[in-house]
Amino acid sequence: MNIEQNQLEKHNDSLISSHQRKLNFLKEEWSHVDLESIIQKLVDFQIAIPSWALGTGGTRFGRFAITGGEPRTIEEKIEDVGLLHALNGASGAISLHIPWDIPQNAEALKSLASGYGLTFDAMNSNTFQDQAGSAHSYKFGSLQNVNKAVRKQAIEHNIEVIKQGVALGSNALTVWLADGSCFPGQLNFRKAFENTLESLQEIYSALPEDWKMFVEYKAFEPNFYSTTVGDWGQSLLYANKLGKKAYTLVDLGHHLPNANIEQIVSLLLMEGKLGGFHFNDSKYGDDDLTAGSIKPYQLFLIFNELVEGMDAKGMNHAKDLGWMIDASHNVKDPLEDLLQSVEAIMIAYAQALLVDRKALNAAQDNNDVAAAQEILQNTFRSDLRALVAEARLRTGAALSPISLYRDLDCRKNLVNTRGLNTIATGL
Ligand SMILES: [Mn+2]
Repeated sequence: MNIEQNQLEKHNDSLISSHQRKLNFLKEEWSHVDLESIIQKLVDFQIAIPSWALGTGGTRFGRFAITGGEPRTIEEKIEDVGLLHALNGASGAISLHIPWDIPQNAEALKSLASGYGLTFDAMNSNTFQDQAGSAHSYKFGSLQNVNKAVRKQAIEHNIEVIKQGVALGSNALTVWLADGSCFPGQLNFRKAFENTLESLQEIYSALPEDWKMFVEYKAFEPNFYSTTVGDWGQSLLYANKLGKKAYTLVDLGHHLPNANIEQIVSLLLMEGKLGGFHFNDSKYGDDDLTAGSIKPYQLFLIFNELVEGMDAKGMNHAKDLGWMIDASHNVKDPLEDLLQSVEAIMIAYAQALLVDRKALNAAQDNNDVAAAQEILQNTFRSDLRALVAEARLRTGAALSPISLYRDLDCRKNLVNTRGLNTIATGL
């Protein structure tokens, strides 16, 4: 569904005086800081929405399609991301997953997307499921498989995904492998690594000059004894051996419990090998919960390292890394959930932008541990929602995206157009 300009204006008019009051308070509190440049960075920052997060998610125990009106086609998925982007002005890209979404007419999709102000973010291949009609099974892995014919099938699939991405104007391929083993002795680790590397090299050689390859790691699941790209060290090994177009991708849910993700981020940036990010949150494992819903302080600390590390390298925050949500939900309206994730990410980014770097560096150089903590928590504990809302206002979006989504009965509207029992392709 489309949101009309007058609906947006009416919504913003009703909230503007309260918004101005909060913004003026922040301007006074942070008068020593160039808030204008921070608001501009927030305006520029866009987070891609994955095509598989637009329907109700599931677990291996079941899937409850509670919302209705789920997008039935790739066109309807683009329409939903367009709706999010109209509401928050910060979801200006969609990340497609092949073969859950197979573009039939790239030109038509491109023009549909650009009508909503959207571009195509990283393309995602899938060799963790068998597809109907495939000659070979990935039961024992894809790029690592002991059988060369299976590896070849997986390589060709990835090359096909690159071709589809080129047609859509994407410029990155994300490779996430479920490859690994479930039991000791099942796999020769070194051979599995070498097979995977050789396969990735073939895919890498099919990348266009201006493309990036993101090698995503994950500690465990669906394999429970070993994973062939199991942590950032292994991903970095592959990325370094592959070449300058290959990078590590950090998915927040893909670590062993209590991993220090902010330190990983800092060191990958130092090496120039951090390529992209998948945002979600977790309590126990790869829970794919709403970003910032469980550990907002960790999200802030990660952004603190991202901003510090990108600035140290003179990187463009908005363009030099791939930013994407990777989550899947069972109990929320997926569109409301995505609005919440984007909001949490923007708040953490705003907080990181406001950290007093000079004072923090001085505290670190003086081993003033208490002062360092005070500096970080000063911004983390500041309510910066009005700054993020101001950025939204300047992009022409809504001051309160979820309120407007609810006031306009967006879900009911989608159910009316698409029906109650639609199911989006995906997990
Ligand atoms: Mn991911």
